[in-house]
Amino acid sequence: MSEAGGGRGCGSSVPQRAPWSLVAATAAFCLVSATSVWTAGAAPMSREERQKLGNQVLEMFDHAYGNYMEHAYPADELMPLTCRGRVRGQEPSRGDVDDALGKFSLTLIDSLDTLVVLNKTKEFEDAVRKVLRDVNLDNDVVVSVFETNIRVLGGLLGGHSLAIMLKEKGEYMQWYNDELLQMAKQLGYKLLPAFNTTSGLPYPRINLKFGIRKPEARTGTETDTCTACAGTLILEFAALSRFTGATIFEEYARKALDFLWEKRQRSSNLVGVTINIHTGDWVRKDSGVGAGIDSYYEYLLKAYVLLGDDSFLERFNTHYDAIMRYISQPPLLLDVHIHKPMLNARTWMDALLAFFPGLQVLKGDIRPAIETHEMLYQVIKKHNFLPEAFTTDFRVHWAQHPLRPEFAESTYFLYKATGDPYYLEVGKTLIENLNKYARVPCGFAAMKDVRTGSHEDRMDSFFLAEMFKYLYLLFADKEDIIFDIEDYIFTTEAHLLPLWLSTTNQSISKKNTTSEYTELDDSNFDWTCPNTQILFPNDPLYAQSIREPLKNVVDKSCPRGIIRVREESFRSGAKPPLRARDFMATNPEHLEILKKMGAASSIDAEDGLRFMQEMIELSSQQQKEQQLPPRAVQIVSHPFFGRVVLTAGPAQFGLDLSKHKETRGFVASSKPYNGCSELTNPEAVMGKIALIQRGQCMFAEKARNIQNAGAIGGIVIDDNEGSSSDTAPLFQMAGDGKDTDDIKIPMLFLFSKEGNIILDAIQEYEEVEVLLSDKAKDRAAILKGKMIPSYIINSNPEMENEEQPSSENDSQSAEQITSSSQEVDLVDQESPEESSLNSQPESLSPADMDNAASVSPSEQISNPMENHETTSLDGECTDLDNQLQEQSETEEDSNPNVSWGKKVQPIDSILADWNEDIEAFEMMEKDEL
Ligand code: DMJ
Repeated sequence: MSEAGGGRGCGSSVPQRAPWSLVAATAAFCLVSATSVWTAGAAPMSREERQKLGNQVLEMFDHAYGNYMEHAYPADELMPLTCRGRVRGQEPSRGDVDDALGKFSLTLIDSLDTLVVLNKTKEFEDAVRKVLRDVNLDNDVVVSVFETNIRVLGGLLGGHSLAIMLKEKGEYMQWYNDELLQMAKQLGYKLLPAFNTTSGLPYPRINLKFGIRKPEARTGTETDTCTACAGTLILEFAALSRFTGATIFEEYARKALDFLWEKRQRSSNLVGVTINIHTGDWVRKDSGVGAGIDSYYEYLLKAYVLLGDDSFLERFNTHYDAIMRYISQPPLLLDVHIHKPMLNARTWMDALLAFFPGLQVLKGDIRPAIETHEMLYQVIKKHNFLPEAFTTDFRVHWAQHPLRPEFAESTYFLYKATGDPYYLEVGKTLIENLNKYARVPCGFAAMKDVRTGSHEDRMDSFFLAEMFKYLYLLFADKEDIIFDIEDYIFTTEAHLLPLWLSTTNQSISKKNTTSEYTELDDSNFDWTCPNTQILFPNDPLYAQSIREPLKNVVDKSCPRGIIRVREESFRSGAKPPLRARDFMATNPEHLEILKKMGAASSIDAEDGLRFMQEMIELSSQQQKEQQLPPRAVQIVSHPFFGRVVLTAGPAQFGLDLSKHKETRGFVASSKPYNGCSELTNPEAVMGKIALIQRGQCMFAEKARNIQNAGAIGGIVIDDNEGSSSDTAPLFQMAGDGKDTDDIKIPMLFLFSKEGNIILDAIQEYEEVEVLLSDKAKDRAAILKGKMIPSYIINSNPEMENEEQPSSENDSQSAEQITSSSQEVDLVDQESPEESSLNSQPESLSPADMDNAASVSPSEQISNPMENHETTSLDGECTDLDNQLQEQSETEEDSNPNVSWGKKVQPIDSILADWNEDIEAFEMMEKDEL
């Protein structure tokens, strides 16, 4: 038990205001005690299996950390696809994301306390020495104040907290003399100039060497910052003050928080997403619990826990009440307008809000936590990962997933609160998905698109700081961790700060700048320990009963627009406002309403504003729906075995990979490389996937030339050196304005960086085989796709296990994969497209010459990466859905190519080829686990 805790348990509520220290400790204590209470619900998981999963997490961490240290350190981050370090300035800029990179070995610092949690004390000691030896905090680089605070300052403080804990234990870190703390202090002073504003809100960026004001700083002109950016400093800054005795840090962080509190919208008690740091005006007046605001709320509650200052809890409770009143629309959490909180501001949710159920556990409000978590889990089950944003009807809105840890965090806290083994199973799924879809030979790669399973050359430091910590702790018993985790609080980056800080250096008196607080009808929880007796009233199946109705919430959901609009007006009989989707320019009444908007009352003006916003959303959605989604190029040959998946742009002509089987084949460069004339090396590309460089002629012309040479597919590689789908919007290749029905082969586009991964692989391994598809395929299915005789597959238990379809991905079973490039294809029946491919296409008249700069406008504007999914096959929502479902069933029925027993390929001819792959596959599995 912590020093602060005084040993009070939480069997009963503490009815009066408890001293902060008691609440801090008991909140943590409650979380633990529940785990031993739960006995029913999901089947319990044995200690053995939990240990196995814990070991798997350790092995995964080693894979991520080991590759970072080997291939990237001292760079800030690992680029896991190209297996090198990401050094700012040496890679094309990714915009704001790069502001986390300060040339200070970010990933190493962010990983420090994870090493101790994962019981890697020796490695921790080495890592600390490296930080002290190598890290420079005085680089001429502009960084985000927020990211530097949570990742670097937090990382150094977390490292220091555990270093002194270890030193006290007497075995490790005996040489340690607060060096990390000194670095943290140095960094703290470097960040302070950011607070030089009249409001006390920090500038969003600072130059580590030159600060803000100097001309060399190249920053300081910004006027806005996000609420989370200004409101997520108090834990680190207060810890720094209390560790060092230098009060200035805590004072500055408090001042910023006080200002935000003052600026809350007084009638709704909500805050906006961005604020002007000079005037304090809200710049973006939408409000949610995800991106831009998230950790502001988190830090109010946790500042109360760590610092014991009542005002933080009162503020948190006031905001929480508003969140539950307006934003929480169970199981959804939807952004609203701060002035009109009954108006939803968006029709989609972002992935960052997945931390909120965890915070609700800390608050003691378990029911909505269970509901939201379950909804998120259903989305994950559909897409393997949580897309960066998804709509209220659970379609993908932004398809990336940078291996964010928030959902694992909430899973851990819910398990601690409920002890329900269901959450262990959830954690197991997260582990499986990471290994199956994100693991690459050189680390773990972010998902570029959860729909295609394609990767991005990115492994953020928070993946090591947070994901592995929460996953490991989920399966660990108390004795698996070398210290008592309950003595610490997690920062938003999962760094550990000791609760005893609450009683140290308290010279910074709380600045009670606000006097009035909203009275809340929240008496069960306000000043008491969340009591598990109340949370789970004599019913061990409580959590399950909350989850049950949500089991099909994603699959059964039907498209819908903005859910809630000024409900109070409807109730009072007022005419509902005109919605963008209903607007008809020919309707005089509509035109009249439009005219009124913005002119008469403030309500009309707001209707006008919302109407415009909806119009913009609607038209961009319509635009997007006309676009094709991105495709995947998966490298399947040794040593990749399907683990590297590249995001590819589709073509508006040729074989549509979303409707047909994948195309698999070895790659060969065409000659001429631009593919703009008849190929001079048809023998090299015959039966293969031709690589062609972009430029000099139309895409369709290239396609015809390689098709005439006998290629079974084509990959156009961008001629613009250094281009990458990380930094440029993906587009679809347009036709040539003529009939392109003669083009039967699939064509995909890769930016230069992704294309180079294939070209480099050819250099190194000569034979490179790829799979062109709409969605990356399961690795076991890829190996099986080459038609190994079933007795070989069956004699390999590893593969047998992986063979079981367990997800949507798996359901695109191996049977559907055929090897168009291999003579071993077991398919007897050809689709019309394939049969026409086998007959020689007629010779084509030369298409119009054009150069790459004059491609169709769609090339510039189409961005399938931001596509909304337009169809869903899993609901019973629309006729279209049903038709598609039927169609896909019919296709399967009429395609009896799937009898694994009935192979037509001579076994001998494939065995030699396959033994090698099978051995390599087995070796890889062994290496990995
Ligand atoms: C982390 O850096 C922190 O958790 C932050 O508060 C927001 N989210 C990222 C990871 O997704």
